[in-house]
Amino acid sequence: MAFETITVETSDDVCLITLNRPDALNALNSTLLKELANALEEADASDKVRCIVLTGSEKAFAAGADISEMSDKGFVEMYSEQYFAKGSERICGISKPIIAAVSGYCLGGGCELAMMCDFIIASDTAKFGQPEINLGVIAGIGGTQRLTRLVGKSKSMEMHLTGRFMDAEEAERSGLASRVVPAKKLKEEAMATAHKIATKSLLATRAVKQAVNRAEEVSLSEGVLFERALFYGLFASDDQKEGMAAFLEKREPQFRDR
Ligand code: DAK
Repeated sequence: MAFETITVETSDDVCLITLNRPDALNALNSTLLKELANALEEADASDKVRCIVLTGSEKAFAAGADISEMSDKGFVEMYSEQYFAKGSERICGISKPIIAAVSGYCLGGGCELAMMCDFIIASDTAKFGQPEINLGVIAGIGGTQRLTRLVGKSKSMEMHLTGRFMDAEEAERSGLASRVVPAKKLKEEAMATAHKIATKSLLATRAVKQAVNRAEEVSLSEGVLFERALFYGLFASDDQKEGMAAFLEKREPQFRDR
């Protein structure tokens, strides 16, 4: 499939999607969001792909939703179109793991997009922020909710109310990024992490994603019940037999996603 606003490369079993609107610091417009959702769904359905990496440029993962696309819209248009709603729901519906590899600006809708991924690896140049307050609006695709769950109320509130940017070190310390790597090594580290995940059973990686995401939705006891049901369910798979046999036989497992 040919895309205008992203590039897609598959190397072995990892799909690398790069946001590609350099003139607008990868600002998210309707075309980009639709193309991204299409590419992610294609990767999710592919027998070849086992993990996905989403990245931007060295200067910007994405500097937010495209202000020039939004500025003239009114309430009726935004509400009737359900602006960005479908695209973000489609992105959140992907079942394979997605790593956000973030360098440079990761602001507004860009930060919200990174938080929709399963975890964030940040380069030491990354700057995260929810500066919508400076435009007279607030976050619109989950920023107030996801940032609060990740970094807590106090820091999230401060970020949303002041629009200040958080550097990579603070993002890691606060739980927004899983780790920080040198900018020059970001893609290499993210791809190596994705290739490592790709060696696991896809049944188990999908179950991890479902179970961890469930933790944000339900009480502890409900979440533990959900986890346990998935855990028991995996004992119906060949991959559980293979994984445990390989351990006992002191060899690498050969998972077949069955
Ligand atoms: N939209 C459109 N263009 C952008 C952009 C953006 N968010 N960010 C940057 N650009 C463009 C600039 O206009 C400039 O274009 P030219 O003038 O060269 O044509 C080019 O990218 C380079 O930007 P700068 O010249 O400004 O570069 P600097 O290095 O000086 O500054 C910056 C970088 C990131 C600090 C600055 O560009 C900046 O402050 N950008 C805006 C950041 C921002 O406010 N982001 C939040 C956007 S609002 C919703 C869903 C989502 C959202 C809302 C509702 N619904 C479902 C209802 C989300 C809202 C947002 O994200």
